[in-house]
Amino acid sequence: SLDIDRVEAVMDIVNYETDNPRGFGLVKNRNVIVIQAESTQNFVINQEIEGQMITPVLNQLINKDSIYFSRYYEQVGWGNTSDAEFVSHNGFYPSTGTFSYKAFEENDFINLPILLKERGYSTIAFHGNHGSFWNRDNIYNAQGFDTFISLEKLEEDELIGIGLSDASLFRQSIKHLKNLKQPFYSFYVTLTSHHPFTMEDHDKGLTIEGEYSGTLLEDYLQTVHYLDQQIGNFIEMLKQEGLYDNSIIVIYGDHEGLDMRNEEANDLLSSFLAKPYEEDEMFRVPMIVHIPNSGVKEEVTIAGGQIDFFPTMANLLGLSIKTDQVLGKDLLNIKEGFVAKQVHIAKGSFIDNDKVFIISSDGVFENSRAWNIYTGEAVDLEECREGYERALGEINLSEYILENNLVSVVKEKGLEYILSIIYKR
Ligand code: GP9
Repeated sequence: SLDIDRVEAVMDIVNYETDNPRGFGLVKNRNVIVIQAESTQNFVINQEIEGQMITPVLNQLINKDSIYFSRYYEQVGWGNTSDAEFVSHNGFYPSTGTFSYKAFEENDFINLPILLKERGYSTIAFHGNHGSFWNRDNIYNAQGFDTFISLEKLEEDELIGIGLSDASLFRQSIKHLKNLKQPFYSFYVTLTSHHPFTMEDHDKGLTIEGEYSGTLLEDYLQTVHYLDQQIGNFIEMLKQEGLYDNSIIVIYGDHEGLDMRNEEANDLLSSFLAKPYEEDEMFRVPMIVHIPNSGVKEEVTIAGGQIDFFPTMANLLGLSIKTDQVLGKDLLNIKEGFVAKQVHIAKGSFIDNDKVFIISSDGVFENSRAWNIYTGEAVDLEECREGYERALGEINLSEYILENNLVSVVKEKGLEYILSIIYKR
């Protein structure tokens, strides 16, 4: 069911068109290498444990030739990792019923890889698990991937946790990249930092001997540190193969690794971060666009989420998509950030530039919690009503479009047109 008043409210907000978008075409025609980093949360960035940086490689990337989105949030639904892919590439919310790659298996899409293909890009995806996991092998073609290199097409020379090690995945991918017609869009879904974060001692690069030694937090940080190291090795391989200078490397976390509802994880993180471990930290993931030799160095602190990936990347790649063709927003060209989430949390919850609003599990607005993101102080719930309506409006509109296979109609005629059809019914 679609509440028209709520959806109408959304429309005013999506129309933020500017004549001269900031960053437009900055990376036009470069190869795009996207690494969707399993379970990588933002708190690990520039964070030490016992005097050792957890993510020295990512920290170094952020410091030079990069745009770092530091208030970026995951928006996955039942499809976890696969929903992170779906939301990022398509700019719509995930299904509220089941995992999106199943719910929208028969749909037609116009998304980032597809628009790049129209530009002459070749497209490829790599994942060190079975192709059937999350229905990827059935849907990747419609998601714009010409080629999908899953575990079946790789040497199983090093398995860690639930699949091929990140080291092996990156290493084996190089020969495929070298054979691709350029420019290419290549998408990596990493795996080694997947729960339960188990690794042999020789793969553990951090020395943790204090209070977190042997805990779930240590296990988590060891796998994230491992991934960070493998990204560093991968970048070296790209340099050796002459694939670095003319590419961009985009890295973002898919979803949380440590669930605040798990008592052990919550206690450990609250102690480690010296503050209560709550939704805003749990849902926050890093997003880095590394642009070699660009001289760009920027931290974007506007609140955004995975739904904004497609329009933000499209702008940087010089693809003109109109602001009302997707629900996501170009984070380099908006003033007010807004992130709604509808699964793993009650629908209507949101995070904006300065506050977090979490609707109570009974769905009653008055029982909800809201706090200032910087001070932690309680926020008057009435100040959240507009954002709550907007969150519901966006999610309902997104679901209506996807359930009725209207993405190409939206692309051609815009979101306003969808509303006009709904009115006529
Ligand atoms: C497996 C991997 C699983 O293919 O994507 O990740 P999950 O969704 O369980 O985090």
